[in-house]
Amino acid sequence: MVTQQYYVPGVSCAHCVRAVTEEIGTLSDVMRVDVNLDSKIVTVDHGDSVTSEQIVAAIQEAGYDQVTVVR
Ligand SMILES: [Cu+2]
Repeated sequence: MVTQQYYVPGVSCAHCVRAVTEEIGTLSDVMRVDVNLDSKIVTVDHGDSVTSEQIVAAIQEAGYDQVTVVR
């Protein structure tokens, strides 16, 4: 399993959390999505088959264009 973090400055409320969580959740092999509204950090646990490019694309699909891979 891989844990990756993304900085998404556009997330600001519970609706954002739900939108990002649902969109990332459409990817197979994603175990956990956590969105921290204070730090604007999205943490994703996923299997080796999922790429950070796929996660970034999903976050952008949810409506948040600015995404930075933290680690
Ligand atoms: Cu919001």
